[in-house]
This record gives sequence, C-alpha cells and structure tokens, in this order.
Amino acid sequence: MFGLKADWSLDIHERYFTIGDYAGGEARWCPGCGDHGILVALQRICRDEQLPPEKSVMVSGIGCSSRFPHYMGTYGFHGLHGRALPVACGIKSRRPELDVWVATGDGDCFSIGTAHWIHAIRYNMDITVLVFDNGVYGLTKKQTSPTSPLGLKTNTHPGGAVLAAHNPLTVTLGITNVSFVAQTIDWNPVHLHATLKAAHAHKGLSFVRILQRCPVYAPTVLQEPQNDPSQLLLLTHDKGIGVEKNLLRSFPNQRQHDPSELATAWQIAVETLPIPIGLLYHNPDVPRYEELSSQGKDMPIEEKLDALERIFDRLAV
Ligand SMILES: Cc1ncc(C[n+]2csc(CCOP(=O)(O)OP(=O)(O)O)c2C)c(N)n1
Ligand code: SF4
Repeated sequence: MFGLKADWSLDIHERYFTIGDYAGGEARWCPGCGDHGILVALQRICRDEQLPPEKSVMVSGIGCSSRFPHYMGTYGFHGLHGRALPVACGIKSRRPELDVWVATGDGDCFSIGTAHWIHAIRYNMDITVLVFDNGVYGLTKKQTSPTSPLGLKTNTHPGGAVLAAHNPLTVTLGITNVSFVAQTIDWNPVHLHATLKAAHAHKGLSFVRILQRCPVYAPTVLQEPQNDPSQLLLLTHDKGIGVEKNLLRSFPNQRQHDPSELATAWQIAVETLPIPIGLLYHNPDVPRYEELSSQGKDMPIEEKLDALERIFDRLAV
C-alpha cells in the first residue's frame, strides 16, 4: 500500500492494516450494549495508528467488558476477575515494545481489583486502561457494583443500593504518580474516539473511565445524561481532548480546564452533576516503572545464571 505525502513524495507501507485486521470473533454482547461502540472506536484507532496486530495486546479480567480480547484480532489475555492490571504490568515490564491495553469493568477494577488499580496507577507503566463503567455487575446478571447509584434496585439490594456510589475519578486523582485521567461516554463516538486517541498517545498509564450503557441490567443508570446533554459538562482546553468544533454544539455546558492543574481536576471530579467528560489531568513527566525496572532485561541467560551463582556463593555458610 502507498499514499501521497504533503511534500508529494510517496509514503510506502510494507503492510497496511484495515479495520478487518483488528477484528476477532463476532461480539456476543447484547444488542444496544455500549461495549460495541467502544470496540469500534478501538479498532479504528488501531487502524489509524497502524498498530501491528502482533505487537498489540488486550488484557482483561472477567465480566461482559472483559470479553473484549476475544473480539480483537490482536494478542489477548482474558484473565481472572480483578487481575487484568497485574497481568498487563507484567507484560509491559518484560516486553516494553508491545502496545498494552486493558479492558476492565467497574466490578472488575473498583471492587475485587482495587489493590491492583491503586498500585498500577502508582507504577505508571505505559498502558492504556479502559474502564467500562455501567454501574452494575453485568455478566453475573445485576448485582450492586461500587459505582451503582444510591437506590439502584439490584439482585443483591432488591430494596435499592444503600451506599452512595464510589467516585473512581477522585480516587485515581489522589494516587501518587497519577499521570492521565479522562472520562468519556460510549454514546458519543466522536468524543470517545478522541479520548482513546489521546490516552494512547500518553506515555504512562492512561486511566479512562467510559460511562457505558447496560440496557439489560441497568437501563436507568445512564438514561438521563444520554437523553439530556445538559447533564454533561464538556471540559475543553488546548491541552485537553482535541474535538472538532461541530461537536461543541452538542454540549450546552462547557468549561475551560487546564489538565495540568491537579487540584482543579479534583474539584471538577468531585462534582458528579453535571457529569464531567474530557481530560481531567495530564502530567507527561511522571517516571514510568518499566524504565526504572528494565535494567538487565536483555542480559543473556548465562550472565543471569552467573550473577545468581555469585549471590548464592555470598550467602553460602
Ligand atoms: C474471584 C471471582 N469472584 C467473583 C466472580 C464472579 N464474577 C464474574 S464477572 C463479575 C462482575 C462483573 O462486573 P463488571 O466488572 O462490572 O463487568 P460487566 O460484566 O458489568 O462488564 C463477577 C462478580 C468471578 N468470576 N471470580
Ligand atoms: S448484560 Fe449489559 S453489559 Fe453485559 S453485554 Fe448485556 S448489555 Fe452489555
């Protein structure tokens, strides 16, 4: 494949990847599930950035959202409930040249996976983390999740959820070494695409919370912001998510927010209505663990064994 560049020279690609190259098995999510739109957005980004499928890895835990790796034509690891992040960090630490993505749900990340979430943010490895937040446990058919709204009737709380919802944005912004925090919605493909693109461009751990509709078990959770855009607050800034001018007209509420300001990001995140969408925080200068820990990575096995022997000799009694 080839294309004409701005200087009229030919840009020749040895290989050109189409959307089809990123397609895996047929998605088995319910009709109307927000996960379908996220899959399309990610496949488009892979195509736009021409990411070689064999150098991309999708890692997930367990849940409807965690079926994601099956539907991508890349490498994938469908892991254990809550354990996507340590697996992704392990892959990145030994194979830093790979593009590592994580698909996780609100139950997977904010409940059983909480400890991993906190440490992964602090390690700040170059991974793009997409949290599909539908406010419920979908795969196991409607239990209360940490982000279920107060009063939501579920199988575990038939009388309504008794606690206020957990706020993943404020928690993430409070973790040492946080470097990229954004929020978007599955039902606006333009904003979703722009957000995932910015997240992927960031060198460090990009945390993206995607408000994702589950029409089967949580049809009411995101119904109001979906029908009434005044319930959303679009964050705009030159350093933020780059969106086309046309998109601005869809959002009656907008606020200029410089994403380098952590304290302001936190103030915005704490207000849950209108729901902020856009880039809350970005710091490209946070150290990345894979850089700090890569010493000796390419050492030949013989040298590693010699080094081990020397250590054992020192310990011998
Ligand atoms: C150790 C363990 N505990 C519990 C489960 C049962 N389980 C599977 S998926 C899931 C919740 C999924 O919810 P979420 O992460 O929000 O994803 P969704 O299905 O909504 O996309 C639970 C509790 C499990 N598979 N493993
Ligand atoms: S149960 Fe909900 S989250 Fe799971 S596939 Fe169906 S609509 Fe999507």
